[in-house]
Amino acid sequence: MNTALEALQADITTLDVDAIVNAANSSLLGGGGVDGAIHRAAGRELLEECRLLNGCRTGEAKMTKGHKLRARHVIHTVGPIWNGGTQREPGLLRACYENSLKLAAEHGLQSMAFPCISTGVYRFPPDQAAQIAVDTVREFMREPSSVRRVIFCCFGKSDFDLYQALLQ
Ligand code: AR6
Repeated sequence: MNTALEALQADITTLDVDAIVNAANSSLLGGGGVDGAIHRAAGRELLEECRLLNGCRTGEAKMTKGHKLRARHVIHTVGPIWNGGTQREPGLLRACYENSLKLAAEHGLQSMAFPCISTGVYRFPPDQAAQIAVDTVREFMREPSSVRRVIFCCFGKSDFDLYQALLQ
């Protein structure tokens, strides 16, 4: 049996979970980084479904099907762009995790995987982001919901090490 919270170093598009979370931008129409990888792996149908969503505000989350991915759903959330930490970035990042978890629970999903939201092009400091991610997920998991397994899917070794240390 897998532990409830785990860190994994992997390409999130390969994971067999109920939902993978996408670190999208507010257009929800694709981009680089993990967003680009998810759209490439899911196929054109994902973009077509995203066009119907009318974008997404920073800190909020919207769900689509997984299309060609192994994951059944994609939860698209928009992380804050780091601007020195004075523009409510920590609270907005926390909201990304909270709203993604709530959406998964509303749909009865059991397993989900998060990338390191905002820590790429959006430049959120990885150590602070990891702390927010782990704290927010831990708090959510204290209350009963359908969500049983959450994977922090790290692309790089340094992120993986940060999460491993926090999850000890
Ligand atoms: N699997 C898991 N993690 C990945 C993958 C992958 N295949 N590819 C990259 N990462 P970023 P952001 C990691 O820049 O900072 C896009 O253009 C990456 O190493 O993808 O939230 C959107 O459209 C990093 O740790 O997202 C937005 O415009 C993490 O994913 C903007 O970038 C997040 O990096 C969002 O920026």
